Amino acid sequence: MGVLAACGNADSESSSGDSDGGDESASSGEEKVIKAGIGLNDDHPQYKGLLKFKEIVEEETDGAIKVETYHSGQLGDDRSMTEALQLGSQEVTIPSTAPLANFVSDFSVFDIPFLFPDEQVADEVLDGEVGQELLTKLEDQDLVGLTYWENGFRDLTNSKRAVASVDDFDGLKIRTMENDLHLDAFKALGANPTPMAFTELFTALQQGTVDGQENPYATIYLEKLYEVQEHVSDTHHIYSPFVFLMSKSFYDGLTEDQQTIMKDAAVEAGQEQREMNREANEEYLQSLQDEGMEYTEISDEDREEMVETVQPVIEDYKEKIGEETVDKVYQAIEDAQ
Ligand code: TK8
Repeated sequence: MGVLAACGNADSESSSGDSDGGDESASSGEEKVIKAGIGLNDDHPQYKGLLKFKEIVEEETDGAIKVETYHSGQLGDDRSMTEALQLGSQEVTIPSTAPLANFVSDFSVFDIPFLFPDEQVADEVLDGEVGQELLTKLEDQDLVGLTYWENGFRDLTNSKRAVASVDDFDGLKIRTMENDLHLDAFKALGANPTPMAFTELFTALQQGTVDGQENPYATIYLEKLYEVQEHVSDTHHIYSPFVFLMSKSFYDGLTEDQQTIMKDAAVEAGQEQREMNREANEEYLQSLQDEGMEYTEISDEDREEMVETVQPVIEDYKEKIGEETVDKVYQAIEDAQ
């Protein structure tokens, strides 16, 4: 972890020698450093998107703002990095919305199982009015949500049995993200869920603390979960957005121009990230089978039974999420189709 020790605190003057001293940076007077940390590894489109963000920001600010990138949870997990943004000790992270619901409960609307029919509808809702309105709710938490990126549709893996129907969930110990709705949805399906940070997951699967987990194919493949999992089913039970988050104290200290650059860079890099992510998810289901995983396709009837089984949980949560937000999102989904 020497790389972390070397990077200093967020307020420190950055390393000398590589500033071009141009007038463009004169407005802020000093070179600023963004420490950007994510949970997934450097093969994942999440990291490739972050590198794109770095490239745009450093170019557009003529080096006045530098971006240091950290992957694989080197700076922490989704929750702890979000807290670091609140404290101002880290500037950027890109968590899934599920753990973010512990900061702003409205984000749990995206934890409603089987909410989005496909990625295109998700894009329209997230990039549209209600999605953007949700981002503004982060400000009370000292966070700035610049835009959405994509984690993607989540699919179930486990080491015990092929899961084709609700009955097959029975007693399976499944790691979920740290999110109450996910926990209760898996309980309703008959599983035995345990919430856990992603950074703990591989070891937990390896040691058998849990039997299974759920994540998009890209993550299952690129994080090599196939080494410790045997079965994969196309449950597609939740579409997981990422949120590109910036520390509010850092953002507020930027010039207006710089703030615009941040937003535009996050959006532009996010468009690429979404494309790369979709390609990866398409490609890697086959790769998982090539690595020896057994693939189970869920039939329409069985998926319908899953939808019905979790319905009472959804009803239960509407108030907790906020009826207004839930209604707006349902409406936006209808409008997008
Ligand atoms: C990465 C996480 C992750 C998510 C999870 O930081 O926890 O399972 O899907 O990939 O956001």
